[in-house]
Amino acid sequence: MTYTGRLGHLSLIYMKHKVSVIGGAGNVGSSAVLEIARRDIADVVMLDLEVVREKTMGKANDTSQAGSILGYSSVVTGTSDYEDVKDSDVVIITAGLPRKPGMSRDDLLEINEKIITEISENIRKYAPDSKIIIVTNPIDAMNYVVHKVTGFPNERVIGMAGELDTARFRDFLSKKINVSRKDIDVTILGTHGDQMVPVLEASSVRGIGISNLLSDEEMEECVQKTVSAGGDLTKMIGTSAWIAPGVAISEMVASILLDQKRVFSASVLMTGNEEGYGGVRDVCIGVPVVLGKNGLERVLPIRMNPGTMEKFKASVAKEIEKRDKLKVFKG
Ligand code: TXD
Repeated sequence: MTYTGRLGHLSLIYMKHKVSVIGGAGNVGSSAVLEIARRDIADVVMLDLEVVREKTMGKANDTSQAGSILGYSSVVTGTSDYEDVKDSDVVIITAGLPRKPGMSRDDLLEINEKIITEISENIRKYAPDSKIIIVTNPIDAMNYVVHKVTGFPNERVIGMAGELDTARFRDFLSKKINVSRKDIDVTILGTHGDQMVPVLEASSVRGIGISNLLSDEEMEECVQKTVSAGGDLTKMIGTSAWIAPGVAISEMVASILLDQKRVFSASVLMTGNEEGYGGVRDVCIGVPVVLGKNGLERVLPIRMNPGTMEKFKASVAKEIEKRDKLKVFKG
């Protein structure tokens, strides 16, 4: 959408961005919508199933009304009609089943593949130029489905999970080291799940490697807490988390829409040409990426210790097993 305005004798022309969230009435979707709206960087469409249209519209109105208090002007609408997704710059997919206590992310593979296939077809039809952020679990496998069904170039389909995992790791490290989580930098590789790979040699407090500050046992304790954090929260809440996931999504959207070129751990379709990842190809996996106006701008190389490389390879092998079970892969 183009808007023209006048400021004194200066003519202003700016583009108003549009973001759509599929599964918008759900927990993660509506949390992401609020976080995007309050940044005032885009109008937001919340799309969900026809059977929950009223609920979706109600949640959109609730988010609009919060704007009167927080002072944002993003227009937030609720719908079940894909026509309303047209011209979106970014489409976020949070639709699908979440985990219940005792379930693994992989238990959702078959049912969510069906849902994500149908949604990807609609995005291809109604928003063919959009960038997609896929959030639905099992995230790396669902990312693969979106890639294959839409046929969008690699730059335009990115999975959110690593940003959440890094947030959790930073939180545990900050409590252990007793410094602000703002000053902790980490990278997590691999698949979102038990085989995620927090990279200790790339974790620091303002550039001071964490091995200067914690013993091996303490670092390992933080790693284990990070790996089980999602499952632990699911047990405590009764369904999967949504506050930190919504915030993580909004940071990625901002980096794309504002061309911030910020670095995230995110799931991307590997081509085999990325430097430092041992030629991994045709599988979606978490790696450090730069996000900007083109979506995925670059995968950053990382020099892993031999032990980390081994864990990364095991994580990729696990993800390949999952990919091989997908209908979209088997054909
Ligand atoms: O880091 C990450 N990637 C994750 C992912 C962090 C947290 C949650 N993660 C996964 O996101 C979770 O395992 C689920 O697969 C998704 C969504 O979790 P959420 O907690 O938001 O689930 P809800 O509250 O059940 O919301 C799902 C919504 C709900 O409103 C459904 O009506 C809708 O999805 N839905 C659909 N919308 C549109 N079209 C279709 N086909 C559809 N099917 C369900």
